[in-house]
Amino acid sequence: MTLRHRSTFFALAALGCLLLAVLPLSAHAQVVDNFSGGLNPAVPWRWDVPGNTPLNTKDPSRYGFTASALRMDFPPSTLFQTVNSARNVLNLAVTQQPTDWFVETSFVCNFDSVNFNGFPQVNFSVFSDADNYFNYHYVRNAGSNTVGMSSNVEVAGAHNFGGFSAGTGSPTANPQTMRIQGNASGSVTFLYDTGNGAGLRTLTTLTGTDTGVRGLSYSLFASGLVGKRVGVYLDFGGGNVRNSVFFDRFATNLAVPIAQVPEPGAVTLFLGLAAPGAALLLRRRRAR
Ligand SMILES: [Ca+2]
Repeated sequence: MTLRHRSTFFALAALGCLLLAVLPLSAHAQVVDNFSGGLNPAVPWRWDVPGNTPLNTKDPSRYGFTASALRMDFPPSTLFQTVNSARNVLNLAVTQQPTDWFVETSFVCNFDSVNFNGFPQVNFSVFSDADNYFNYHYVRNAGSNTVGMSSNVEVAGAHNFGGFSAGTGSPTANPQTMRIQGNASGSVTFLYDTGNGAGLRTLTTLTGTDTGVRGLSYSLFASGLVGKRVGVYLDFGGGNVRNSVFFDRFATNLAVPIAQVPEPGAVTLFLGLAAPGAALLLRRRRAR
């Protein structure tokens, strides 16, 4: 091996090592869990909710898994006002917020018509604690056999309608998708797909100019998501519902603390760069 070849090899190897060392720490990891028979062990899921009783909301008697979904059963519990008795609030701690960010989840919740009490909700939640949160949710409306996408917000334990909703028809076994996304302007858009073939559509966009309850909802996002949690949970909404909900996807590009998990892409890139140099070195050694 000539001096020039040695220099090239060591430069490539050093670059590969540098990429291996730096990429897993600096990249915004996209978190995806398809709940295939269990929680994805690479996703740092947690169950605690500050201010709730109990703090650890995990209740194994009310959730389980199919081969392709996380099953949650409606508990007789809620985060409403000071009744902070939620169970199975599956969530992630946000440590970094990209300029263009999103969170998305998909599930099947076929609300039956056994009774029309209350407003049972599948909540897609952003929260600081049990008394400060915003919920984008799929809800069955009290007094009628209709469902829709809606919202609520709680600040210091004071509960409010979140300022926007949309009826989507009768209970259905179609998969529902809910998505929240933000961009450089600071606006936050709420989208949904009812699985009827119409695809993902926008329900509304909150901005810094919103006032009233919409402004209240926006305040949870205006202060940034770092230090907050994102997650899903079921709230019985004062009803007597016995349904199960089947989540088959949760995804976000909000950074969560998974730096200890190597990213396959970084390893591949390292090997791709180092391999030609290593092969060259081996050939040179054999030729001696
Ligand atoms: Ca509360």
